[in-house]
Amino acid sequence: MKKICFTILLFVSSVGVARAQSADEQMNVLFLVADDLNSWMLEDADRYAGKVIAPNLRKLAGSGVNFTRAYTAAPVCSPSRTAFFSGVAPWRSGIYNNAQIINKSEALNQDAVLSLAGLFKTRGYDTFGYGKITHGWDQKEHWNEHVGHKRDPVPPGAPLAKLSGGEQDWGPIHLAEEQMNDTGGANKAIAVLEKKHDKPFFLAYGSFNPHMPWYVPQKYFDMYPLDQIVLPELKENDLDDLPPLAKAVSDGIGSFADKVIKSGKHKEAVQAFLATTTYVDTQFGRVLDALEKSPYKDNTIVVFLTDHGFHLGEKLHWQKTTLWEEGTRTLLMFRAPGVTKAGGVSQRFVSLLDIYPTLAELCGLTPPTTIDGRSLVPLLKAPKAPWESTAITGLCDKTKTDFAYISIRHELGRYTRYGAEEEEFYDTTKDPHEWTNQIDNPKYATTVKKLRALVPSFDDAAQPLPSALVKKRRETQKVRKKKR
Ligand SMILES: [Ca+2]
Repeated sequence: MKKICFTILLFVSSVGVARAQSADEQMNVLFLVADDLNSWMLEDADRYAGKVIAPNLRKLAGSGVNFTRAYTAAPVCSPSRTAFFSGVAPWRSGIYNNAQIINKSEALNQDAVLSLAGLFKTRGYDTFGYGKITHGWDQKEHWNEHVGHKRDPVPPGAPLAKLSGGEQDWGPIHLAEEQMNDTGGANKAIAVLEKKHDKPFFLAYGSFNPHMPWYVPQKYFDMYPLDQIVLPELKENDLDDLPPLAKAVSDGIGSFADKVIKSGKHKEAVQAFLATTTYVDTQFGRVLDALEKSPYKDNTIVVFLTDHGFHLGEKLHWQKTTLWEEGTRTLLMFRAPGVTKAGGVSQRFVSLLDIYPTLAELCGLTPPTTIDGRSLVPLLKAPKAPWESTAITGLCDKTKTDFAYISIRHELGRYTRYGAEEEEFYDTTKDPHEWTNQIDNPKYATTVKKLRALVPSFDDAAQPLPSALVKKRRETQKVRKKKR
């Protein structure tokens, strides 16, 4: 028996090597990532019941397998991207939030760790990256060409929404669409698809939008008349049943969400987010159209993801960096010629950490042993296949505690532990908005026990690394307190 297994293994690995050497047979990869795009376009009324115009991404979703229960490993840019691009989970790297000192991570500093681009580059691919792909962690030597993102200039007269300065603003941009940086990034990706390639390629394009501020051409705002805007469902006193660390995650009363809602501009904000979503959909659509028209249409795997979710008032919160459904749920869709069938929908709970092993398996490449996550190839072939349906998300707030926050998303619900002992449990089968914290309800004791056991133990999990922002935040808090 052993001998047979060995022979099969040898056969499989030699096929992998042979494929890697032949550009004709080897699949290309088109890796598409959006920033701060939430799951509203999934047409799940529990998340958002209004209209979202995203024909290009919907077309892509329909052409392969759409994962409707995909979750980020961390609900904010840098740790999420570090996790999916290195394959190393936050609870092993210690990177749970922005501005952590990544070069102090022992898990990421191992020689064996290889970025996703590096996996392809070292196996004979040409690698191209345009726009926002990684944030804080990359291995720059593994790109043939890499042009990072740039923010568009702020429109004259900003802040246009007159609520806040800086990022928390929206309104029509003064630039033509062709002059915008995400349009330019898409142009670069299109140029790669229009070239002849001797080697297989890994091509990544990442949009900065719909990250705030939401400045896009007026025509996108016009697609969403204000009187037709539907607001997300909110519950008054939603935060009353939260433990203190969870309340602090929301910021609650006094946060930007509160400001938007009280100013009467909630619809305007939702309109701006949707307008920017449609602008982004247009850019991804241009890249996907270029692929359709290219000779690589039938030998290119496409994956589209968002780095994490986004709140627009739910749980009295704005933006990201939370462990609730709005902050953690993402979009994830794959089209793999010869593997996926059009119209596939998988409701299994999966993680963005699963992208790395999935792409490796689809291309016949052996990933490094340092990666976490599970290959989704069985679900790409059979989207309803049985699956251990668990997704884990980690976060930290070093100003509050040195312990990580870990959230377990499972078919049975969501369990979150903040720091050492504060907990939440939501029965999402009955409470999809996570309005009622059932942690103390004896009815759920067995479920809670089961989900609690899935949290990586304090002995095994990497605790959050130092954060460069903490000192600054502490100083700001002191100033605020004095002012009060
Ligand atoms: Ca609540």
